[in-house]
Amino acid sequence: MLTTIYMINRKIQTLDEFTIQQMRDFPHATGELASLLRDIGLASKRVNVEVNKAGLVDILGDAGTTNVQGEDVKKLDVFANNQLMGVLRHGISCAGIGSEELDDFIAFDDPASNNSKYVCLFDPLDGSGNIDVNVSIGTIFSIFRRVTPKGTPVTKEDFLQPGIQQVAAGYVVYGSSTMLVYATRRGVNGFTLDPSIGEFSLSHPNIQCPEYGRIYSINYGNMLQYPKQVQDYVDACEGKDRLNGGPYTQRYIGSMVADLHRNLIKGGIFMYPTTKDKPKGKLRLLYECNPFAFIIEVAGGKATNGKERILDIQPTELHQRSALYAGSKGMMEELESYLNKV
Ligand code: AHM
Ligand code: MG
Repeated sequence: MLTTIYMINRKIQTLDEFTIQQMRDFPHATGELASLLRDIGLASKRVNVEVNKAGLVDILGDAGTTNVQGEDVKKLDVFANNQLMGVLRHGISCAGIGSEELDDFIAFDDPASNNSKYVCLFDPLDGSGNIDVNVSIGTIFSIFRRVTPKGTPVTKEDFLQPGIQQVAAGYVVYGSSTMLVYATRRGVNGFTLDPSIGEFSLSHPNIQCPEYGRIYSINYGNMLQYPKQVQDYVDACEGKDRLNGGPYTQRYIGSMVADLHRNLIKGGIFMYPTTKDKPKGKLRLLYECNPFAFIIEVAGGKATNGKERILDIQPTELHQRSALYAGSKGMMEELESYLNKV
């Protein structure tokens, strides 16, 4: 019947509906986490609109210049940072933020924010080197319960918590479709943005990372700089030693959100080892490694820095770097058998 064509499919559950539903299972929940996730969803929808227009920058004006409407054209990563900062500052659920784009954390320090129980850390636009060439990029976020008392401004201590203390973590991938995926201890769920109604709708409930996959993701160009054990493992992935019936298949986008999203769904392993140039690794523990380690572990996978579990690392600096190995449990165990060789 014609009328049904115009009806919104009520079998679909929006991000807000889902988070509120989850909250109802906890009689003492205040709704702050649901509201924080809604704020992040809102900011990412705004970022999505701008990301989709990235190819028009040359027509509308280069980043850092003035466009034809006389408006300042901001670099997209700065834009994304400002959007997240703006919604979280004006929301009521976040006491302060840390961002890959900011030198230091920000305590919002107003009466409503000081009474919030969460802090949020994010990489506003990860894989920014891929923006100009129309390749998937993403936003990554990590949420902790503050350790300092409510009613006071947050301090660095609230941000320097080991990843195991995360209450939730997630990412948005701006790809062939835009998806928000987030994890709490209860599970990992994925929501696809339906542009016709501007809502994230539950499309990937209860994501589990397959125990084995065939994909390995690593920047092959740095191969000679990696530890010998990693080189040997990659040789085995190539089929020289036939791991688990190899050869595996190599996929590396250079946007960890896209690489890890694919591996989470299909099964696989993502590696960013230490190199001779970057002896501490390239990726940031707080903005990149921790949130993905949490998501991957909740989905049944594993994440380490090659020596210890990412989620157990006690951070000492906001912008601390780390090596990262993350993915399917079985593949991670194969890798560890190489890393443990001296
Ligand atoms: P960014 O935060 O400056 O965008 O850097 C992080 C990105 C990751 O998304 C990606 O996995 C990695 O850097 C790619 O680095 P490389 O080009 O060295 O392989
Ligand atoms: Mg990044």
